[in-house]
Amino acid sequence: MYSASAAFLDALHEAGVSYLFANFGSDHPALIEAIAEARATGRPAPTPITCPNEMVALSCAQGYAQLSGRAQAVVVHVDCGTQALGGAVHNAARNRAPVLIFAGMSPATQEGELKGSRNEFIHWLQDVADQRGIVRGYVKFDHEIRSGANIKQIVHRALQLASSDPTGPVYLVAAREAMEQEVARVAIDRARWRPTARSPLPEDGVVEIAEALRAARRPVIVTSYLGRNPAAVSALETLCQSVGVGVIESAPSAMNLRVDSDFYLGSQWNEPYPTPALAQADVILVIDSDVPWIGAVNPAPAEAAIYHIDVDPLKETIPLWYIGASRSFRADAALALAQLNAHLVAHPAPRESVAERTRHYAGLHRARAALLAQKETAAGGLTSEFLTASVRRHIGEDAVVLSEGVTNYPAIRHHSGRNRPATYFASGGSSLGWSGGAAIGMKLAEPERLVVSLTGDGSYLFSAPSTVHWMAAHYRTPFLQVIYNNGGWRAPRFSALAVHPQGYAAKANNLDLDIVDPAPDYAGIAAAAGGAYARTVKSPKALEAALAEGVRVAREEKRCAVINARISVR
Ligand SMILES: Cc1ncc(C[n+]2csc(CCOP(=O)(O)OP(=O)(O)O)c2C)c(N)n1
Ligand SMILES: [Mg+2]
Repeated sequence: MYSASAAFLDALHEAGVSYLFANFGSDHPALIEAIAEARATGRPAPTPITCPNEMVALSCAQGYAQLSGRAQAVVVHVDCGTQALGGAVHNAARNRAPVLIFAGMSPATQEGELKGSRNEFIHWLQDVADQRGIVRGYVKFDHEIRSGANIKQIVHRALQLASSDPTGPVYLVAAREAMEQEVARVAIDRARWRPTARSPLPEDGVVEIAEALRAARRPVIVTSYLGRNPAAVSALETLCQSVGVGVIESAPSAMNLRVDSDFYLGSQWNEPYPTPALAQADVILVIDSDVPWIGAVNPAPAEAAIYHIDVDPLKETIPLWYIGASRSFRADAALALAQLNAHLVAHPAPRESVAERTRHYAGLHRARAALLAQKETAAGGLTSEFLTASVRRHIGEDAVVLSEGVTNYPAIRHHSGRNRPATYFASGGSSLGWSGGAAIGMKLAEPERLVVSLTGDGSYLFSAPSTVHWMAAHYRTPFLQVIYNNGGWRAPRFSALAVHPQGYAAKANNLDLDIVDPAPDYAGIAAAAGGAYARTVKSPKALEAALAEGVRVAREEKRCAVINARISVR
């Protein structure tokens, strides 16, 4: 007997899916049976990873894809489990994370007509009008597997869609009877299901952008995540050197350029004032960014020429979106940068102007570095700047940093360093709670790397830390986690005061945003759930000792370390 579920596992395995981040239910008897059969008979299949919370499951798959580029599978329970994926669906969509999500459906028969027919009361309760509608606004493709006969083709098509630009999550469902069906074996030629080829710039676009950069007085590049493809990082630096162009990261979710590069000008976030290098730019090249600037407070100069490169330059899933680009190109960043570099080798920019621009940007770079160094001293106590700089000193250049610092996103990006590709990630979305599951996914993708999750205290609670730390212990995916504990939710306070600077909220003592009385024992949660090394620290000195031990524990004892850092709030 070869079931549709066995074929489903075979298709995932053929496609290179290593893990099923799974939260099983009554919709999955065929799948559970097929996994047990594969195990008993030694047939290769993806390894199930039990995720006691669905948002953690999808965050794991997202983290895995962020570090490796490879789609994994998430298995959830009917409409209920789909809803419990929660905001992780938003994060995966915004981050363009390739993931295959599979949910069962309530059985399609109720009189025992077919194997898998209804036999539990919940099967009536879970029969809903539009299960796929729960996630339709967020996935690239949603489809019901109606027959087991071509289930392998459907899985390969779904993964091809997920892995083709713009990449993203896909959602498949199937009723129990379809997954139980006995099917013939279908041979698949993997080479015929590859992602679509990446798009280059058109030749006239290469010439126009290169000429504009060469002729500019103050050209800048704005990016958020071109470094999701490590090949683009070195290509960007080559372009910077051959033209003399500064790079601004805008709300970055990837490492895009060495922070030690002369052309690295730092990152901008929600600051309510202009970024000087952006304000002075006459040519701006936006590559891979969803929010390159915030027009009301930090606009691109009206007279600047704006060029735009993105695999989705129209941002087709963001209803209100425009940046006034004079030309937009639907192209892959690494390919486009390589084309620009090749053009500039053949038609080099005048040496004098490259030297002048390089001096200018190197000067800005050095001034910024000096300012950051001043903020990192212990004189101010346990500030987020000091905390991040200490983390940087302890973890080394190769460690993968995940940031979910919220009001401390800027401090974390400014002070965490990062000079190698794929050493910094954020969720790319705004649904908090990504960094725990994502750390596990990254650790599974690259078990030898030190993974470091830096999270707000509120975001830590959103991440379902008891699930995360049980999983990290059980599956031996140890990571270091540092909680930027500022006593609750600072961001909503900032948001309110930015709109109502002189209002009642500005004068109130209590805005219902504090998580205190009692202050949760954040690190203790991880210790209780997964035996993590747990410390709460309140001073720079205590922090240093805890970080040294935390890194050692994560590296040598293969155990998570969670440091709850009570940072000083200004
Ligand atoms: C799932 C989800 N719920 C609510 C919000 C709204 N929100 C944005 S920031 C924030 C507080 C985050 O707290 P914390 O992680 O401690 O960061 P802080 O603001 O203190 O820097 C909340 C509730 C959100 N972004 N995502
Ligand atoms: Mg907080």
